[in-house]
Amino acid sequence: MTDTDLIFSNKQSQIKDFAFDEQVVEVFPDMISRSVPGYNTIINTIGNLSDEYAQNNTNVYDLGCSLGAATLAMKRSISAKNCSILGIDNSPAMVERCKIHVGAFKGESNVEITEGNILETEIENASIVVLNFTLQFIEPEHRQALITKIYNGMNTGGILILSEKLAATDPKCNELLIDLHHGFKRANGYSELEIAQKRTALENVMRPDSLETHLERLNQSGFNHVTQWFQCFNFMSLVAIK
Ligand code: GEK
Repeated sequence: MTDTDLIFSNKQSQIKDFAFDEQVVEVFPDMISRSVPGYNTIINTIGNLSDEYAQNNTNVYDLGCSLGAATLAMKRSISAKNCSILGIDNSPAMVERCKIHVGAFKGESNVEITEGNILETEIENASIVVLNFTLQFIEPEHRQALITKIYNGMNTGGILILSEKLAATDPKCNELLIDLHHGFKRANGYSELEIAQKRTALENVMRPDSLETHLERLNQSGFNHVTQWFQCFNFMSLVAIK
């Protein structure tokens, strides 16, 4: 059991920008599963895809690994030989806790969790790259270069799994999806105050793109085989095959 997320439950006089600090780490599994529709489905599917696509003697990257949910799903699923799973996150608090989590489970692959900026991480000999709700936290001007670096570091037949919150281009549809998402959060026990304060805290930190922007960016980087396999409200996941 993890702690319940009560971070935004009391009225705050000044709302600071959201940060992946110790307070967030303590409640992260509860926070993400009550906030992201389909999170468990996505993690399980990353596990299933990883067994299908991991190639012998390659690297598997989990970029922005947080507490290692996707890393662990892949560690449990991959049966290919001699794979290294590399989890990278720039939050020291996340990395410290992630190492403990991941070390507690057995698997075929070697796992290394490292503190670092994914914009500076070298990607090489990759059969799988996971960006599970991480790209939205990267400065928009660096996103194209990051996706291109990933494409260049991937082997033919490898996959990128990209999950993101979406901003719909049509304002009315965007509003509708936001309402549905807030309904999901309410149903999971978040109050109006919590929803509003978290939204403000994320405003400058998380900047979602539209589906069209994602598809165009992937295409520009060289990915010719892209499919959206999941969407619930304004949360989606894509697979791009090299
Ligand atoms: C999961 N993938 O549970 N370099 C490295 N890490 C970064 C950077 C960066 N430049 N920017 C942000 N992060 C996880 C969930 S959470 C999504 C990912 C969420 C990290 C940040 O520290 C955080 O741990 C993660 O990206 C985003 O499947 O909380 O909505």
